[in-house]
Amino acid sequence: MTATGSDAETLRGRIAAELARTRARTTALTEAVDDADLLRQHSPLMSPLVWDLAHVGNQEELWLVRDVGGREPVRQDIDHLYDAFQQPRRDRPALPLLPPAEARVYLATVRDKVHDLLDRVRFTDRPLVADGFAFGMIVQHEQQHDETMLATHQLRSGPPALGAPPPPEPAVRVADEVLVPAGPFTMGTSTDPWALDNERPAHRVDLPGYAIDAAPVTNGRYREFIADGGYDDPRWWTGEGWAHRQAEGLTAPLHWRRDGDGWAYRRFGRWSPVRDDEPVVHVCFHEAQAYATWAGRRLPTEAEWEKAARWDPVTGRSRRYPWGDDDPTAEHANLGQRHLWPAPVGAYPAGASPLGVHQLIGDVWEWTSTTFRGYPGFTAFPYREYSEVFFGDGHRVLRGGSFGTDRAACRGTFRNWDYPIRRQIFSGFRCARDLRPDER
Ligand code: AVJ
Ligand code: FE
Repeated sequence: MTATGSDAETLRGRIAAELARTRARTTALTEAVDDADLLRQHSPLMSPLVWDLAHVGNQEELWLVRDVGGREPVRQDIDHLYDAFQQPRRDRPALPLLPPAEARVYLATVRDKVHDLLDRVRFTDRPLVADGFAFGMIVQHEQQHDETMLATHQLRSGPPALGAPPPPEPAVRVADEVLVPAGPFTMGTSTDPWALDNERPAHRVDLPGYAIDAAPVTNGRYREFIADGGYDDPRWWTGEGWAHRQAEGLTAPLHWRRDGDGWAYRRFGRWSPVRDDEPVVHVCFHEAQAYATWAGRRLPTEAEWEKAARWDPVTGRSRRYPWGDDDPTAEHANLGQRHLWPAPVGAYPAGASPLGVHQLIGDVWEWTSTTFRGYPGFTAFPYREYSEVFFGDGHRVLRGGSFGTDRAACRGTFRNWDYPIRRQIFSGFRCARDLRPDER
């Protein structure tokens, strides 16, 4: 689609607003700590915050200033430092990175050029600029790194640097599970203008009936698994999962510690008793899988998650979100770092799907049993390194976004992925099961 006249002006305005909103978040995350803290590596799994900061500017320069704008490079000399494939995370602190003040000047210089080219760009049919795609991609990229920086904040020690009001309290009682009838639905999208390559194309998937939890698994339920010796019983774990549990000595979610008879967790530098009605967060795929087996259930496939989130049983259509096609608001979902942890189950009745599945979007990323692959007809766009190089058995798909995911980087079709051992991300899960013969 080619945007013309006032359409193009509306699009320019939307892009400028999204760029500004996103940069405000990046600024807040990197001004919350001092320069020494920005340069420090808080975990070998993470980059120093100042790396994420300049990397965001470098990607914006590569795609918008150089490619879309056809302008001269701003700092070609630093490209290699901020190329995630040339520089493994654990080596990044030793690189001659731009110091914080220089990184901030770099980002501002790039952003000035982007505003200049946004004023002139024609949203032609060229796929990179049609519907402002490259701008949307860069907004999503920066928001993804903002969530990564938020995970780095959660890993840092020392006095708290971030604050936010607590999420809303439960407003309704949520059922245990929901039955999803057998039949086809449309998975993925060919029309959402800022959807990334791995969400495309839309395709029909026919599923047998299944049951899926109406809410993510809570801390209370997860504690029962721990109390029942779930971490010490290899029956619940896959061979690979048990080997990992043994090697790492896993006994509870990341950031938990014993607290008298119970448990406490550390959230952004503050310890408090674990609250039972919140979705569990900071578990790896293997822990999620072991819990599900212990509970006599299993993880949903990615397709089961998406059908529960998007399928409208009345029209048969797939929606953008569980509640419909409208963009998320504060009533729908716990997104965008408005809060610093998942909301208790029942806090978002307005965000439920037509079948009554709650909190699919926001709160916690949900592990699925599916390994990350391209959909039938996948084509890498605009670069193989966003998705395609990660396809294969090594990564599991996560869905739905967390409290730290911005709405620009989250929708019913959005796919995240990670290694099954990772839990520094804001990851939780819900369970599913096959239907019994009398339920079919
Ligand atoms: C989609 C979250 C797995 O952070 O590794 C950021 C997103 N890609 N820069 C990641 C991404 C390039 C990616 N995830
Ligand atoms: Fe990146």
